[in-house]
Amino acid sequence: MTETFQFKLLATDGAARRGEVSMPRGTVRTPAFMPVGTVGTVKAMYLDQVRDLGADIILGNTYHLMLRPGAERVARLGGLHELIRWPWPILTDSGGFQVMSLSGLRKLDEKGVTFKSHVDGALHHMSPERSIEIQGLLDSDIQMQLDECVALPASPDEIERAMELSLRWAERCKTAFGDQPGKAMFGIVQGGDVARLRERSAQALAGLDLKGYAIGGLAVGEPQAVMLDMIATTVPHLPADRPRYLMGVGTPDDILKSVARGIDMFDCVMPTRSGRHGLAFTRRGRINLRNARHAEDMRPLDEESSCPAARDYSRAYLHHLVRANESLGGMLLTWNNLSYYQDLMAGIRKAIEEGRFADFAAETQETWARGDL
Ligand code: PRF
Repeated sequence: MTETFQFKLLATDGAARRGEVSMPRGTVRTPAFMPVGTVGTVKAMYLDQVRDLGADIILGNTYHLMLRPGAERVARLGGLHELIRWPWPILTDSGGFQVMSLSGLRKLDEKGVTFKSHVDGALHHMSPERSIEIQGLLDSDIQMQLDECVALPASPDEIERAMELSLRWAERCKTAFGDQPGKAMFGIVQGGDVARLRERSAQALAGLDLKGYAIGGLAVGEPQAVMLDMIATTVPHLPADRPRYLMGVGTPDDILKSVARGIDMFDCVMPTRSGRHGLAFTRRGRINLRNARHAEDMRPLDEESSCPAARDYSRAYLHHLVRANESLGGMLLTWNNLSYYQDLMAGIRKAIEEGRFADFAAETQETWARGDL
């Protein structure tokens, strides 16, 4: 832990990096997976469990928390960490992406976004400055600039307009954030699937000398190969001494391939959301517990897992819980999935330290491919 926000590179293996992002509330070991705690809860989990699985940081959402319970209210209650009882680092997304995907977006212009709340239908306005103000009221450790993410496919003109707007908003967010040595505001690279726009965005953001850089606008409808290409195009233009965060990604396979291209941080609803929908991630691949073939299968998900949910409960019982819509089903599968993701990240970190990341990735992928579920 440190008084100021710092990134330290501990080892590299090809383009893969092993590092530490330190701030007053704790140190994040990278490559890191950040469980998603959208409304101030990692759904179906106690935060003690999340911590015990090895999470150094979780994610919260400006959009949801500003609508309910409200940013000023969270501040009066002592801030997000105090309210949810998670004293370690929290990263908050700025709201732009969630406005697009969840609300009735009414207007987007230079000033910001106007949208209709999905909670009560009320109209709200969010400027880049207000997004940073809200993230400050939440007392977020890593704040994100307000950006515009366009879903793919989109025309190059539309992608360029949103990317340039996001760059202007990055400058305004940097000014609004000011000088806060213990915290960070990350810029977000946009540019869709157009290489020259990705380069322009990364270079311009690098010129702003921010404490970290995210890559946004990916995993929004394009094939994985395009996403990986855009990551490889972007990373060389970002400063090597700052953390790189790939937003909203992804599957275990996406994570391995993105680490290989120099990404340090990830977040995704996949382990939590798919757990609540009956899907288990395991060393040998994915298991859909809704499937009738598990009805009388007394084997656990993975007898070698570090997680009791994977070791101590039969597939038959998990199948029953999922079919009966019992909350314990979602709780056990979320626990299993977050455990799988955190163990994967620990394996990745160790492999990079030992200079055998490529072998680790190949072996991990072979074990999935072999199936043998
Ligand atoms: N911008 C922001 N949040 C995001 C994204 C983005 O482009 C994505 C895209 N995968 C996920 N979350 N602000």
